[in-house]
Amino acid sequence: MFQRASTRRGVIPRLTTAEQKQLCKLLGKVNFHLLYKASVHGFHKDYLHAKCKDQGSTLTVGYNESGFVFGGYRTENFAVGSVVDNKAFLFRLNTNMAGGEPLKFPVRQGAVAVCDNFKEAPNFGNSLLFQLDYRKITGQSTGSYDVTNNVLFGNDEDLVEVEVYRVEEIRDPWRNITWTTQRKQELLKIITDYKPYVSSVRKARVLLIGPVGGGKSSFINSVNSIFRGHVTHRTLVGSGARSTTTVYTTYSFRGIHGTSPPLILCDTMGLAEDTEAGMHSDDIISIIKGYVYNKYKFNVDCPFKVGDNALKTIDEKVHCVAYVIDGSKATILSNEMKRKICDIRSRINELEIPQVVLLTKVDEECPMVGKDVETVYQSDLIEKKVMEVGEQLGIAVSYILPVKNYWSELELQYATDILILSAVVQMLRFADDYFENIV
Ligand SMILES: Nc1nc2c(ncn2[C@@H]2O[C@H](COP(=O)(O)OP(=O)(O)OP(=O)(O)O)[C@@H](O)[C@H]2O)c(=O)[nH]1
Ligand SMILES: [Mg+2]
Repeated sequence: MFQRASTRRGVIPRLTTAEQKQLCKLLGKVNFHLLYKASVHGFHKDYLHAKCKDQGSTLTVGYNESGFVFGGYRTENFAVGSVVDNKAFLFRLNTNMAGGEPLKFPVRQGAVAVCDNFKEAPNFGNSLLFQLDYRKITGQSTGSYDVTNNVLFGNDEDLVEVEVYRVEEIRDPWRNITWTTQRKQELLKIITDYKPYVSSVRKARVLLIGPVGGGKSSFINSVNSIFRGHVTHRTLVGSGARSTTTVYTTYSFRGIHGTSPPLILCDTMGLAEDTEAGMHSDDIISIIKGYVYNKYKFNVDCPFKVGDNALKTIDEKVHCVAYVIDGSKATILSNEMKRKICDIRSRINELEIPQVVLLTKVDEECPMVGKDVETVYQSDLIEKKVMEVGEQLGIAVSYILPVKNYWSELELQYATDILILSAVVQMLRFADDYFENIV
């Protein structure tokens, strides 16, 4: 699989898709993540080193006045000093100027592959030296690579741009999922054909809870969008420190053909470390037991007061709880939030309600996934977050479902749909486990 190069901060890579394809011929199945671009971050080795520190395998790409695209690959971190790196190589791509196939010039085995010093960097074994301050490149015939300046960069020493990319190997997925439009249709059918195991229950009721801004309301919008066939905004979303959602609302959905999938998603106010800014934990239990009515306005000072007619049917109770957690945060949950959710979780465990985690904003956490949702299960970053949240909440990895919500898009995208619908299918299955246990 081949992806367009990505960058987290929106700097546009100069390397074209066709040039990346050429590089994949030299490097195998990899992704490129732009770390440094001289024209944006500054033509100075210190800026380059600051951006490229501790990144593992990288590709330095030079562009000169004549239109040559060339550079060097290294597997060792950027550092000042001489490094032997037997996997390093120089390359020159096929461009209008250079023509021919992409060329690869491996380092002589055992020779110094990179020797960045305080003046010239990157320096590929003296065969290719970038003098960023002067926007020049040079190369010595006595260097560690068998190549001439003419072949490598057409003897044109004037640099117009330098970029450094982190090179990420594309690994086998850690969870298998089929990414086809047909699969999306199958998932939609599984959901619309679903019948709760208990006949008195018309629709499976799933409660969404979690920290402020985790993406609860956006998930509901996303599910609604998929059923409607276009992006919709039924619920209000926001990004403040206080919860945007302040009213308990239950959502049923309408399919394109007027059918109503047997699913209700319940939106709640976010949880906050500071009790005054978020929903009361007791309210969650009251909702699960079916006491809280639709459109109830949360009161942070005082939990919902259960009335006298507190006997509720299974149909009115919650059948699955989803913790909606922002996967893009450096530390997923603060100690305070972790304690809070773990307390809630043990109270829900007592009610024997199945619980899953929706790990949202995977597009923000991993640039590769931001470019292409289909890589979500190939992303080390997302796998790490799944493990982290699993450990923090004591939830098995199979109950943690990464999703990307619709938040800025105008059109539906089938891979995003598949991820969201797969999460819904899992919720329905977990709800059925609950029904089986209570009859
Ligand atoms: N990049 C990205 N942003 C998202 C995603 N989901 C939600 N957001 C953004 O995150 C912010 C919070 O989303 P909401 O859906 O309002 O979150 P919430 O959990 O309902 O928040 P409260 O109601 O305030 O507790 C909004 O700015 C959304 O646009 C996602 O999957 N990816
Ligand atoms: Mg909300």
